[in-house]
Amino acid sequence: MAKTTTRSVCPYDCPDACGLLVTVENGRAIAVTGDPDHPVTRGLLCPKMGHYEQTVHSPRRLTTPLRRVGSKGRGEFEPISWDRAIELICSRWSGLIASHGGETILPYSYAGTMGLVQRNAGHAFFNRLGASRLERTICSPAKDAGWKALMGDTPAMEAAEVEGSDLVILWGINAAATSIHAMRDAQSARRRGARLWAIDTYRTPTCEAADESFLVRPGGDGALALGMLHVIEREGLLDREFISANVSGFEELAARILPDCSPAQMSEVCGLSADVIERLAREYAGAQAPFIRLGSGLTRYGNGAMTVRTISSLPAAVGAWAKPGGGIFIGTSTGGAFPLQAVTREDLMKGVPRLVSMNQLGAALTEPADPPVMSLYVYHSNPATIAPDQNAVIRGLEREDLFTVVHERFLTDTARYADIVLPATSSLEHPDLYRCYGSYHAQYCRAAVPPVGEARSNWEVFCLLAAGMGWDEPFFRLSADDLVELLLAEKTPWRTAAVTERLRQGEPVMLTPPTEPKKIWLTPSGKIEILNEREAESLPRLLPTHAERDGYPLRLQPATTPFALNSSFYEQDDLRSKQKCMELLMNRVDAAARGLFDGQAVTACNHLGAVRFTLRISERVPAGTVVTEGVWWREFIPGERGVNALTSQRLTDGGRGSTLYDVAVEVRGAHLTTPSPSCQK
Ligand SMILES: Nc1nc2c(c(=O)[nH]1)N[C@H]1C(S)=C(S)[C@@H](COP(=O)(O)OP(=O)(O)OC[C@H]3O[C@@H](n4cnc5c(=O)[nH]c(N)nc54)[C@H](O)[C@@H]3O)O[C@H]1N2
Ligand SMILES: Nc1nc2c(c(=O)[nH]1)N[C@H]1C(S)=C(S)[C@@H](COP(=O)(O)OP(=O)(O)OC[C@H]3O[C@@H](n4cnc5c(=O)[nH]c(N)nc54)[C@H](O)[C@@H]3O)O[C@H]1N2
Ligand code: SF4
Ligand SMILES: [Mo]
Repeated sequence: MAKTTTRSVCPYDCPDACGLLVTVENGRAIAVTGDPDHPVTRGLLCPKMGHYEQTVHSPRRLTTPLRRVGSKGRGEFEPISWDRAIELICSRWSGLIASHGGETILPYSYAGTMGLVQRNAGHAFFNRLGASRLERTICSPAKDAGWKALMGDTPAMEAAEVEGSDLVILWGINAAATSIHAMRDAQSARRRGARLWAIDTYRTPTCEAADESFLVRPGGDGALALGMLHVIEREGLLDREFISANVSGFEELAARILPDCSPAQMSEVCGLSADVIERLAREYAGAQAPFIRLGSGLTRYGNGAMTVRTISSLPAAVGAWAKPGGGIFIGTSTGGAFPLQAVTREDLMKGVPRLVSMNQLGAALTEPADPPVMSLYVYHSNPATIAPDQNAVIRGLEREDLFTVVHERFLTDTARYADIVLPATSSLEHPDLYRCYGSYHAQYCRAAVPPVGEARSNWEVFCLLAAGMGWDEPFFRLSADDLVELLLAEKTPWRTAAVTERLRQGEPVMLTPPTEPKKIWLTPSGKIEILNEREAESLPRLLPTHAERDGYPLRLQPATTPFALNSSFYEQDDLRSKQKCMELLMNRVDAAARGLFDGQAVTACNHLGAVRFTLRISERVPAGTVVTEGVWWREFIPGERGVNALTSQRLTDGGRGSTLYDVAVEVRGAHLTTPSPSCQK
């Protein structure tokens, strides 16, 4: 059969939503490349997606529904038919609802696929069922909360403006791994003469590519930004004209907060010397059009929202917003472009069921509640691996009386605890409409290959479940393509009729935000609100992290790797071998103080758990900080637990986000499997 090439879109949780060209032969994808005509991708894919066909046609794919035959967690199953699986789920749910009410069922989903239909496919079903609602806040809601406190609903600037900047700061973002097109654009600005700085907690590949990098203590960026604002104010480096026309509350900040934020004082908190803070402030204020690209790493702390708010005050103080290329970019929000409620159907909800934080799944499954969670339905997420406080999550998943259903492409650590496993399609096997959060483009794509085995898409499964529950709404008989059409049919100011038509044809298009970025400030006062009395904290100020109070000597960074995306891509052997094994990077000084050597098996522990790593002594990591990259599947790690056995269910100061980077530990030579007495506080 002849080879064909089809357009598709990368479905993963990444700011770029790349355009793909998929070569198909005999119903199988045989090659995947970047679409040269896509406005952001421009032919460049990251290493993860270079062989996406190996994920799609992996021998590890689940191909039939399964029923558990062994004990929970062992991964022993027998194949069953789809009809039988749906019957078992619906009869169990009907019984549970009769005895406990709908809230006894908890859906758990996140970002395995970012397509608008498949990502949100369960909402209508669970709204109609009356299930508990999941608060989907694991990623970076503190970023939005911090931005909103200062900027209200002001839309993001265009990320591509970076090309016009003369000082580019990649702040708390490992762009070389997580946002390769932002990295490409920053480097092209650099080639034209811009300076490139990276601010991180350890020397990432992004730091290596920068002119200069600055390593802060985890959670210390608010202090750095306050120290810079102190210097900018003290030395009169402010843009007073911009401030008087566009900013409210700078005077209050200067009078009430900045006097106590001298570089010497802030140095104690952020770990950079006072001299460096002074220099950063002067050079930032002296740049023509400084551009900050803010990542999510620094938001996952007890002070994360405040950190974002404080850093975002910098461009207001120096008037960077007024210059082409200047400003701060935290990610785009294109929520208004498509009427998502046509898919999520909040109108089907009766009453307002309780909200359960996805960051506190462990507590939801193990602590008393009325009603208790008696059934968990997981789709396109892997909470046994990626959710904080893994020991609590697994204690919950081990409950014999918890009826767990997992819809997955692979037998993940979560699926191993399921009573019923359902096989899911990959993005090449179902249609969807994609928008992104690093730019303003969108694209619709059809299925490129038929489903692998008996796999079904998220939307198809919810239609089967609706039929199994005996519901007769025509909505649950629509196809995923019909839902895409519902999203496209309604007009919004973001797209003209011509753009909508190009979307229907599968072309990547640019959406147009109704408010032109950088022109007006969508806050109640119409100004950038450095003073915001509606917030619990009316001004940016120093807030502590959680972990600094935990009493362990080392700060742990559970960071990202270029070769996986959260717990996705571990199925590709080549990508996994590039990561070698689950390593813990430690500075020579900390290793010597503990008598540890390179390559040794070590255990990191705190009050929540103990995790085995292979120690890697590395000058990339400053003393006091240890780093592990990737979120590994259990079958590839030396111990029973992954890094999230060390992260906590505590939330951020704003947005109720996860605090996955706000962790303190002690590290010892390995032999521990439970926290040792020396690890207790
Ligand atoms: N290759 C790859 N790409 C990915 C992902 C992946 O896992 N791998 N994940 C995807 C997802 S879901 C997301 S949300 C994005 C996240 O992408 P990013 O926004 O880049 O966020 P992270 O990689 O979590 O963290 C960025 C950097 O912040 C640093 N950091 C941590 N704490 C602090 C701090 O207190 N201060 C400073 N200055 N830096 C700090 C970390 O060391 C890390 O290098 O990437 C997406 N893309
Ligand atoms: N230690 C540590 N923990 C982290 C992070 C970290 O950097 N370090 N990052 C955090 C962040 S930022 C995030 S966003 C979360 C992400 O957490 P998750 O959203 O759970 O992301 P993944 O680990 O990629 O798991 C997604 C799963 O969805 C499955 N999947 C893909 N497509 C489909 C589909 O169409 N249908 C179905 N049913 N399944 C599908 C994949 O096989 C995969 O197992 O993790 C968080 N946890
Ligand atoms: S993960 Fe991101 S950079 Fe890689 S192909 Fe997908 S959208 Fe592009
Ligand atoms: Mo994320």
